Amino acid sequence: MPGDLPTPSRVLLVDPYLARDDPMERKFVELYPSLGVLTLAGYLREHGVDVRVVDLTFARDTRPVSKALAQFHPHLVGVHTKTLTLDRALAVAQLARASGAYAVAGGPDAATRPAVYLADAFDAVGLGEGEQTLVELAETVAAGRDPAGTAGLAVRRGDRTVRGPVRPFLKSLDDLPLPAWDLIDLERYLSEWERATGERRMAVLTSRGCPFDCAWCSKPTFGRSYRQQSVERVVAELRALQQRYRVDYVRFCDDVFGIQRSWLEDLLDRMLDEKLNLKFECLARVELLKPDLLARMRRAGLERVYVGVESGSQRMLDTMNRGTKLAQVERASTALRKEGIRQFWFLMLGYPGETLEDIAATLRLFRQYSPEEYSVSIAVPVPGTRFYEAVKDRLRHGGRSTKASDAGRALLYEAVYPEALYRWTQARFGLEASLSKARGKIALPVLKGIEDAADAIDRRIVTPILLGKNAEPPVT
Ligand code: B12
Ligand code: SF4
Repeated sequence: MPGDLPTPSRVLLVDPYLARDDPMERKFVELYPSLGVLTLAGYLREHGVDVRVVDLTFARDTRPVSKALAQFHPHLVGVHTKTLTLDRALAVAQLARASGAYAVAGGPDAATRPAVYLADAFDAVGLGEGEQTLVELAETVAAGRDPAGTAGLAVRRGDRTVRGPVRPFLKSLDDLPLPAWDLIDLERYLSEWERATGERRMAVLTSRGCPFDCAWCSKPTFGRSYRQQSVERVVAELRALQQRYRVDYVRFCDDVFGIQRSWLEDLLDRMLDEKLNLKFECLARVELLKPDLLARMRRAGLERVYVGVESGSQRMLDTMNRGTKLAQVERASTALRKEGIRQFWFLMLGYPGETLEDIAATLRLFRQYSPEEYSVSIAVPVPGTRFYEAVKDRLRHGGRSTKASDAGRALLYEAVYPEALYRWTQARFGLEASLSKARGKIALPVLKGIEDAADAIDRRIVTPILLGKNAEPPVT
């Protein structure tokens, strides 16, 4: 366990995400600061490190990084990484090293493919939970020692990646300080939200990790581990957000919120007892969304739930190792509607083994339950997942979207059907969503007529054209 630092160390943390470069973000208006970066900053500060944060979310380019490097002269620059921000992360590392700082990457993408980050930009990559590793690295770098061999860190030696021992997870998440909200322009996020929705929204995390094992899910940082903060600690964070920043809407960002029912019930009771009056949303698995629980969650302020429905075919759910049943989807969706809680469905097309009949089943499910919001993406094989391993010999575009705007819209491996078929199907979901919104405004027989016509055009004309000579596709 790292102790207080003998040498005053200056660390600059950078989130290279730039919202204006991400059309997905503009579409869904979901801007939250990285909780990873804010928690790392809080932890470093608590351990005596002089820490600053550059959050590029609202910036035009990387100039704020250059400015901070010139003014703050950090020993160490730590860059948070996601796949979409690879190029900018590398550019930030080059700026850092040119200023004489040691550059370390961490976060989901760098942890998945450290060699890419170490190739010519970064000095090191943090491989898992970053708090203790960064404190130790800050101390080592400021003292001018060689960080090779630090637990949880990979460095490059010649053309080899040398990994230190595995860093054990923090024993208790309650030991983490509150995120260092004061080190970024949090008011900018809150006022953007206020303008868009009338609510001052902020993200909160109550757990780390997920014990489930969906075959396409990338969990480079926490794997299948799972730790939950105490209700007490969560309430303290909610109260601080409310009192310091007038936050009135919280997005719980846990991979799966409220896995332990007794914990969740305690939290709901405390939120009501303390009269927090917060509205909230969360991401959950369908089997956890039991009708009686949803009624309690609604009373405590639940407004919207993100549900990973993924497919309307039980065979596909099993192939994805999703661990859910269609009957659970149906029960959860009905209960959410009854309670007046908005549902946002995540759906996926193009997972290996999916047939036209499976796609049709997904569309039927969508039509039947008409979620208020949805996202239907073409399956992305993320390195490090079983899905990726299964298709890595038939990747297209190197397995990466060529443009940020293609994320979830490009077919990144040679699937059974052509990309155009999946894109056409995405458009069909768009039509379904519009028809569903028109319910109540247009007579039902007219709506039914449009649905039938769309089905017929799809089956008789568009799909055969898109499939070309594979008009009778193999059932895999
Ligand atoms: C909440 C969340 C969001 C929120 C908030 C995003 C944000 N600003 O961070 C919203 C909904 C806005 C969002 C959007 C997106 N997200 Co998101 N999101 C998550 C989620 C569920 C939790 C993130 C989180 O808070 N984790 C908890 C913190 C504590 O963990 P952490 O960030 O990994 O940080 C720890 C370590 O990684 C490490 N670490 C992190 N940074 C650094 C830096 C250094 C130097 C070191 C040493 C260590 C280190 O230490 C930290 C503390 O231990 C994750 C899944 C997950 N479980 O992580 C996906 C996830 C991060 N998101 C993902 C993606 C793809 C996106 C989008 C690109 C989606 C899109 N638009 O298409 C956008 C990007 C937006 C953005 N601002 O970056 C992917 C990233 C995959 C990848 N390899 O890039 C993930 C992993 C989900 C997945 N499995 O696919 N997301
Ligand atoms: S998709 Fe969700 S439930 Fe499945 S393993 Fe990933 S985080 Fe867990």
